[in-house]
Amino acid sequence: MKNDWTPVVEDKLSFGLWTVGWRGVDVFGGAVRDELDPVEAVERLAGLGAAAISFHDDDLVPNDATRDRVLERFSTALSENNITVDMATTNLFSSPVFKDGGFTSNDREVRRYALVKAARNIDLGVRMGAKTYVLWGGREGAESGAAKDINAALDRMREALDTLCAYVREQGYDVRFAIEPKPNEPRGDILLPTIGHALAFIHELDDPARVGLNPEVGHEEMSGLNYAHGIAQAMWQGKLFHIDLNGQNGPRFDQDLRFGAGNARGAFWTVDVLEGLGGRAPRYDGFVHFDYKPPRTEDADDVWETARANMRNYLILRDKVRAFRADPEVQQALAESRVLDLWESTLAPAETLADLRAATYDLDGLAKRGMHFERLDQLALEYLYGVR
Ligand SMILES: [Mn+2]
Repeated sequence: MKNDWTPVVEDKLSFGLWTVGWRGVDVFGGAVRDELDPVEAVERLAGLGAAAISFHDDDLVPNDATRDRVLERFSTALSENNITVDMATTNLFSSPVFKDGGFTSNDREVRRYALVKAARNIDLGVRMGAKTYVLWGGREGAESGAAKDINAALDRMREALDTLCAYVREQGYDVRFAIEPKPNEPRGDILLPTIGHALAFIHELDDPARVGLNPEVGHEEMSGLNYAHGIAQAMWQGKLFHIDLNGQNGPRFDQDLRFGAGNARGAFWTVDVLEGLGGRAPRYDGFVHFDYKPPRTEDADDVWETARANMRNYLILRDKVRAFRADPEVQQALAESRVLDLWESTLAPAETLADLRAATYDLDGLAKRGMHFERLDQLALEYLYGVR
């Protein structure tokens, strides 16, 4: 195992401009850090070994009056630092007009404006090279039952996706959309709250092939769900278009800790799934994108330490899961736990259900046969604890 976890461009690690640029504003307090120049973000991330950056329209261009100048400086910084843009997204949550959402606001004028704002930033994202366009509908939701007709909200969300998919097809853009589920915060309840809800919704669209997911660790864990299982299903359905890695400590507010902090055990299995379970499943080959917030206790220099730590934790865990999967004792334990047998079809090629019904089963013997999962899990845990 190598002991230098410094990333290289081929690791395809990426950060949102709003992550390292977060000034620490929360519900109970104002900014604790100065504004970060997007050009400095590009330079610092490149210096740390990141490959890409992503942005919301308003992170990059907060003021239309200086739009051209800002974009010119940013584009120059990208090319000078060999940083690409993997993803772009629209801020449909900060402005007071979006207090009841963007695409699913009860106010029709707001919905129309939200589509305009999204289309304008899709143009910019594509111009900057983004191949993925993320849709996080943090304000699409409600605090109370009668306030939102969910059936109608789903109709409007579908209309928005169908309209934007048609737009990118017309423009000939090489871009796909990725829905980012979240159960709550800032709204009391948010539309498309989990990976499962979003996967089901995509199949109601005109162009389902163009729409996938951008699942975030913390958002699934806020619902008490298993993130590794969630992204495994998204990959199984060919829908893991992009990913937001961070850390979370169980069901509570969205913590956006650095990746590997919070549920460290969940992070191990997350990387294992992304790495394709040691070769038995497809690997995730997209950008590994960190969507975290440096805690507001940290100063401007600490921000870059936390950025580095996200990448370092990912690379450490990648080495650990690879070592775990390559360990002969683990492979033997997997076989003895019959994990590999699950890949074998339940019925043989020519068999029918009638054949199965005609067979006899040693139920006492099957009932007594242990699965030995604890021994297998202990091996994984010892890799995580650093003693193997
Ligand atoms: Mn989050």
